[in-house]
Amino acid sequence: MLKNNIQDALNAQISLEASSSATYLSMATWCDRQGLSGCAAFFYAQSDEERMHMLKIVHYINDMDGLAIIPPVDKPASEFESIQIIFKMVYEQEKHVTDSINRLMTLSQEGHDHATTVFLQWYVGEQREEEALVREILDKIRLIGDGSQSLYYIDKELERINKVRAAAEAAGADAGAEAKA
Ligand code: OFO
Repeated sequence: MLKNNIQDALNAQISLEASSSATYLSMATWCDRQGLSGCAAFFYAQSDEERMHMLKIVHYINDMDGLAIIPPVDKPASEFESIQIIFKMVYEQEKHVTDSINRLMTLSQEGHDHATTVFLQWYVGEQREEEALVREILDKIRLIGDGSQSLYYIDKELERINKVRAAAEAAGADAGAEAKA
């Protein structure tokens, strides 16, 4: 059974993940319109991931016999100044999510809610990876610079990152299937 304050905080996190999913979907469609197919693919996948993060919390609350609340989602921005600015926004968004997960973790530890603490550990690792990835992308964008071909090279870089992530996920899925066999 979840304590009320923990359940409320988990429901707030559901809302944050849903909002991240919608924001990344909007960024994906903007990239599509600009012909940035590598960036668009990155954000479509990212939007799916955020929905999965949301769903994990919904299932967790249900497993704990609590009440998961599916939130309304604010309309995300549909226009953006540039792909460079989009990735800066993403970094700020991910840091905000990390802060929220850290606060939730503190709440569960202070409430001696060991099940929730263990559940949240996955999110702590996920946020560390996501922040590191976005920092890597921002570093590459800085190195590519503002030359006339910069959008082309940024998009190529995102295509490369998409392939690496897809291969890592496939390897993880194989490892999972082996572990089950
Ligand atoms: Fe939900 O992982 Fe980042 O935001």
